[in-house]
Amino acid sequence: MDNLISHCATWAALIAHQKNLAQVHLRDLFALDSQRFEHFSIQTSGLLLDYSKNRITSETLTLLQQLATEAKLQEWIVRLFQGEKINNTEQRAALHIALRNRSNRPIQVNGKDIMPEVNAVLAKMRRFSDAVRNGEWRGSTGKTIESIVNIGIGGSDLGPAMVTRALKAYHHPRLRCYFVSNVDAAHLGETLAELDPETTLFIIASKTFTTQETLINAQSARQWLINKLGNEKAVAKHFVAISTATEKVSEFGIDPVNMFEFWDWVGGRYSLWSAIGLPIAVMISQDNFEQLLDGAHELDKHFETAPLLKNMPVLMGLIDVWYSSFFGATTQAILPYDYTLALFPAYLQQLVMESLGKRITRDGNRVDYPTGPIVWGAPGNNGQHAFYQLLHQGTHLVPADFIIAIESQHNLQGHQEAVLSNALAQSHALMMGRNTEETQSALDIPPHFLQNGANKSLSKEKNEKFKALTEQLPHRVFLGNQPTNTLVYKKLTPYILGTLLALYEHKVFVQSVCWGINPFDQWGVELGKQVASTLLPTLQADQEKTTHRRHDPSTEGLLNYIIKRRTK
Ligand code: G6Q
Repeated sequence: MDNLISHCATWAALIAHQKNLAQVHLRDLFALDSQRFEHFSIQTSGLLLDYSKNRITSETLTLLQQLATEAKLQEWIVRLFQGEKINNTEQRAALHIALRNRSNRPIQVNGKDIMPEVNAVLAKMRRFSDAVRNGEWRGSTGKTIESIVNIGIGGSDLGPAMVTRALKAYHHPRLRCYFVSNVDAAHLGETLAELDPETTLFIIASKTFTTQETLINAQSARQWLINKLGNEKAVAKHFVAISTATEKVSEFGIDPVNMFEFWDWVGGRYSLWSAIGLPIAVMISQDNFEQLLDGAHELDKHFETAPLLKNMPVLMGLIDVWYSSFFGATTQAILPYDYTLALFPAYLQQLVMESLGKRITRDGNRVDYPTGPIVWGAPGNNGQHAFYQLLHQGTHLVPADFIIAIESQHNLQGHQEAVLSNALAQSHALMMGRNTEETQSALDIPPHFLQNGANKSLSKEKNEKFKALTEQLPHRVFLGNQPTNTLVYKKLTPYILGTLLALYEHKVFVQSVCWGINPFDQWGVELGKQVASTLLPTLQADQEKTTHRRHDPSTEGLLNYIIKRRTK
């Protein structure tokens, strides 16, 4: 237990420091330093990070830097980039950085340079995406492809779905892209209803090719195609696979020639840079896909080389550690003021919560401090009319990231000014709040009325109005002091999106190192899968089970209730 980071002197110093800072309001920190924006903002690779609206001082950063040093962050960054097997519970490297290693410097796995294989898959993706886009790749009846359907779930869905959505402005005009992940037949069924089998291409994306949801959806899609086209041979022209499991892809009936490979050193939620990005490349072109890789590589270089306190992902990671472990913040909001990033919060939910939702350290000890937060969010303007109330006046501390595009993908007069003014207004209001005096003055309640109440010198109407406003007063006060980061870029290009995604990936890595946990495994996903596999036969057999309970009484009761009411 002694090697828990929480037992080091810096941790104790941070606890003491938090006690002092907890009493300080962000508006006081700004009052103390008119250069606070200059002191607490940083630019790299087309991104500006303003972290001045955080409950930190330079002493906080010095202490957090010390903590990172105690956790050996710099050594861990080297290990990540050298391809060491830092995913220790699965004995694998975590080499998403190799997938976008545009410098092509050799990176070894088990003594072998993996860059030739990475580049070979990129070249195969180029040939295929070009062929689909220019109409050379045709369906079995000779028609050009118009619809791409990615069937995958988790890491084989969220990343490519988010990027494809975000870069809609770059889509090929003939092509439409669909992402089917849920095994509820409604997802695939609704999608198929919109498709013409002759012009549809299915991409089956599964690292393991054993994922129940994906295989059930893929089988149904395959059957639909064969039924519609009346020909099993059609599969070859309408199905491709992305996987690490060649044999299983063959068993499914997809020719390995039409398979795009990736490797066990690519984690699912870190895989959009690999062949899992194929739907992206088909939709936006391989050149633009490689721009995405270029952007990520640029951010990788920054992460690898910049000193800790001039390093954007390090700063963001340390600030998150500060709130989770020292302020006890349990949640974090992601608020894009860029509508094309609508799926970004859902993607980040997986990246952060699957990577940091752990309580056992790399060396097997149980942590005695809070780790990763619950991540949620929605595009900013929509959120303002929904959950921002809680951010402004609720009881939770909710650190939030504002992500702002200066320019939209569409140019309609008057829109972008509204987006930008709302974004800046919200982070300002969350930081400043509005105290009692300011509220009283905003409501125009005379100070003497507040002190003495109803007053003969005022008319009856005025007295009633001021009385009502005085009753409202506490409800209209805002404490402020809600911390936020603001990230700004000019316009969401593939390159900028690459930098943004790599920024968050590395930020998560920084947090994991500080907390001593492995961000690259996901054992927590296993148990539910196992239990589902024991329930499935009962549902398939459609037998009501009242004797010989194998599950808890609640689960058995629910099972019986459902089986009785199913339409046979
Ligand atoms: C991600 C997880 C998980 C995984 C899915 C799909 O990091 O491992 O979300 O991506 O379970 O797995 P397959 O790609 O193997 O189907």
